Order: sequence, then structure tokens, then C-alpha cells
Amino acid sequence: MTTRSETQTTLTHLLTEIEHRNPAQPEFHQAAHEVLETLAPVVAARPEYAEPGLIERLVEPERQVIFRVPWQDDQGRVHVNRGFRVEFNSALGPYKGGLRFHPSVNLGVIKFLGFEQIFKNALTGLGIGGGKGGSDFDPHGRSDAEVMRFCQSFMTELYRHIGEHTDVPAGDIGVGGREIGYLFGQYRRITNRWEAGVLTGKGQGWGGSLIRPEATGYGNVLFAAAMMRERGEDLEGQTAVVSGSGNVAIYTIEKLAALGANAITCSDSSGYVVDEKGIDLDLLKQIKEVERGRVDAYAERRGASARFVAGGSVWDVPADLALPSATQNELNEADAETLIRNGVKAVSEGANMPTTPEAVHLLQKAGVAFGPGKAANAGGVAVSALEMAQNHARTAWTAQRVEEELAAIMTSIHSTCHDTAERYGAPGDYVTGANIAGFERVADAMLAQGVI
Ligand code: NDP
Ligand code: 2IT
Repeated sequence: MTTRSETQTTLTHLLTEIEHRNPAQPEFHQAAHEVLETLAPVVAARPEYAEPGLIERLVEPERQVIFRVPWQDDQGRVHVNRGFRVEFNSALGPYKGGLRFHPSVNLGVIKFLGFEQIFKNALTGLGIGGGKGGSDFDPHGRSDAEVMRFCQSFMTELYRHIGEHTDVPAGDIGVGGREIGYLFGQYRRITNRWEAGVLTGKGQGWGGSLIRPEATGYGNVLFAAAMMRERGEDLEGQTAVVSGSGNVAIYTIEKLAALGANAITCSDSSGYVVDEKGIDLDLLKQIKEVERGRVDAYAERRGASARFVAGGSVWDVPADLALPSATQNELNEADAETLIRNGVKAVSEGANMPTTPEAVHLLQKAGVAFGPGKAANAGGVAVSALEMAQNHARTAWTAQRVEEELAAIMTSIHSTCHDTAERYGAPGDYVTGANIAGFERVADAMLAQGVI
């Protein structure tokens, strides 16, 4: 019988090897550390998980595709971007995960996202494996025609790697309904197939699911509500700081309002807005979803209750709840100290890995309920899987049905993480609970399917 500390030593060696074999991929190292540092209790308790090679296979993507994406701007200039798809693990189902278009995208970023996605998708309880993709293309300031040409060029290479039973991409940063439309059109043209289930986040009327746009934000608020219930509280009357102003942030703010809480901030890469009366969602949606503008325009048009702070940290604004919904490592140690000083009760990650490891540690030590992204933001991919189910059945569910399923999935993820943490001696530690519960499901499937 291996002890926990022997197991931890083995996992630490493995982490060193991961760093060595994957140089210059700090985000991937961070994601691997976060998971492997919590697995010792389960690997020590269940000898089958100590089988040589199991965790080594888990941290090595099944396939990584990198390709050239040339496209022409409206002036006829040629640009060359890089496209990625990392097909990380298909033990539970077809690779599933979003596409990110952002200048910061590189292989390490896509690998961190793909690695997280394996455990997140396992936690949903649905039949989806883990993958992620994207490009260093920056859609900001590009015309619709330029975005269309880029998407068509991207899909002209990607199409050969994906399929409803193989790999099913969706949106992420910089990829929303508009981009999914252009990508789907090109896939359909090249393959001459109506294969609705090849992409999710499609428009309603041509295979999209109701509530998919809302699902990540709504799901995160439901997860935060479940954590608050554990503390004997609900969301009624709580104030919230939300970062970001994209898909996840907008529907986080919407669901908070529906449950009686008040989101008083949003942000983008230019700075943040504080609105004492609470964010006016119609105005934010108009500026972000229709005009594709910046958040300072919100403060300008909202009047006296709102102000724009250029740069700065949204986490300086005191609130009961914090829901980071922009990007990785956007909430650091100093931010965590400020949040704790201001009495934050819960932090729930709408974004992927937005909280640095030092910040997570501080928040947990201070007794703040902390919901890790792979559990808290799983509502998006869960409804993507429901979209796939509707596509396979050639049917469309009502919004009410999808919302009920989403709520049930989030409740189940919360209780799974909560109970697993308790079972492995870490009560209240949702990070450990999420990692172990996700790992158990994937590892069991990998063991059953042999060394592949
Ligand atoms: P969007 O592109 O719709 O919005 C992203 C928002 O975050 C924008 O306000 C953007 O500001 C801001 N942002 C992005 N990068 C940075 C950066 N480097 N610094 C500061 N601000 C930044 O993306 P989503 O809302 O879809 O995604 C947000 C997060 O949620 C990501 O971490 C994503 O991985 C995660 N997520 C998304 C899911 C989904 O279904 N869409 C599901 C689960 C997780 P700006 O416009 O100025 O760049
Ligand atoms: O990070 C994520 O879970 C997503 N971007 C959504 C993935 C999906 O396939 O819906």
C-alpha cells in the first residue's frame, strides 16, 4: 500500500517531467500542478490509479494539430495566423471544447484549456471528452467580412479533424454566435453534409439550443448559490463584482439579478466600470453584443451612478461575491487580499483558471467559499452536450426544459465536488473535490479501455 506522501513524491516527480517535456508553456504547467497536487489522496487510496503510465497518459494530449491560417483583410493585405486544435482525451466521448480567438493564444494556452476541459466535461456526467482550439487572430476592430474570411480559412484546415462523433468545437473568448455561423457554413460547404452536431453554440433556427448563450453565466451563478446555501445564505440582497463583459459576464449579471443579487461591475481589457445602482443589462448588451464597443461607453451613457476606471483592478470594489469572468490569472494574490479585507464570502470562477494558485490558497485559508472553473463554469459545455443531443434527435427542446436540465446538472456537480472533498478529507475544498471527482471518472474509463 503506497502512502499519501509516497504518492505525492511520485506526482511531484511527474510534474517536474511535465515542465521539462513541455517547455515555455507556463499556463499548462499551472493547470497540471493544480490538478496533480490534489490527487495524492485518491491515488493512495485506490491502487489501480497508481498503475504506471496512467497519469502520464492523462497529461499527454492524444493529438495536437497546428496549422497555418492565411487570410486577406479589407485592403487586400495578407495576414498569416496560427490555428490550433488540441484533442486531449476521448475516453468519455468525442473531444469537446471551445475555440478561442485572441492574440495571446499559443500552444501552452490551448493545452491548459484542453486539460481543464477533460475534468470539467467529466464532472457534467455527460459523454464528452476534452479538447480545445483557437488562434492568435485578434477579432477586435475587424469587419464582419474580415472575420468571415478568417473563419473560412480556419475551417478549411480544421474540417478534416472534426466531426459530430470525433471532435465538436464551440465558442470561447472571441468566438460567439457570429463566428460559429461562419465556421459552420464553411464546414457544410466543404463536406457537403448537414452535420448539425459538429459545432455547438449555433444560432436558433439552424440547430442551436435555447439557453446555450446563457448557460455558462447562469450555471456559474447557480454554483455560487449552492456554495452559499452550504453557508446558510442565499443570493438575495448580495452585491457582486463581475469581471469581463463578454458572453459569460453578461449572463452572470443577468442570473444574479434574477436571483435577487446585484452585480455592480463589469470590465474589459481597457478597464472597469462600477455602477452603484447595479449594471443596466440592456445598455451593456447594446454596447457589447450589438455595437461591439468598449465598457467606457457604458459609463458615459449610463449617467451619474456609473464611473469608468481605466486600468486598475475590478477586485478593489467591495462586494459579497466575486465572479471572475474574463480570462486566466486575472485575480492575483494582492487582489485576493483586498477581497478578503473587504469581506468577500464566495468566489466562483466563470472564466477558466482566472485565479492564481497563490490567490486560491489565500481565499481558501480565509474561509471564503471558492468554486473552481472546471466545476463552476461547466454549465456552458453541459448545454453544448444537450445541444448535441437535440441535434442527434433532430429536435429542439423548450428553454424551460434546457434550463431545468442545466440547474439539475449544476446541483449535481456541486454535490459531487462537495461530497468528494469530504470523502477524501478536505471538507469545503471544492478544488480537491472537483479534481478528484473528474479524475475518477476519466481514469476509470481509461483503465477499462486499455493502454492506448
Ligand atoms: P468573450 O470573448 O465573450 O468575452 C471575454 C471578456 O473578457 C471581454 O470582456 C474581454 O475584454 C475580456 N478579456 C479577455 N481577455 C482579456 C485579457 N487578457 N485581459 C483583460 N480582459 C480580457 O469570452 P467569454 O465570455 O466566452 O469567455 C470568458 C471566460 O470564460 C474565458 O476564460 C473562457 O475560457 C471562459 N468560459 C467560456 C465559456 C463559454 O461558453 N463561452 C464556457 C466556460 C468558460 P476585451 O474585449 O477587451 O478583450
Ligand atoms: O471553456 C469552456 O467550457 C467553453 N468554452 C465551452 C465549451 C463548449 O464546448 O461548449
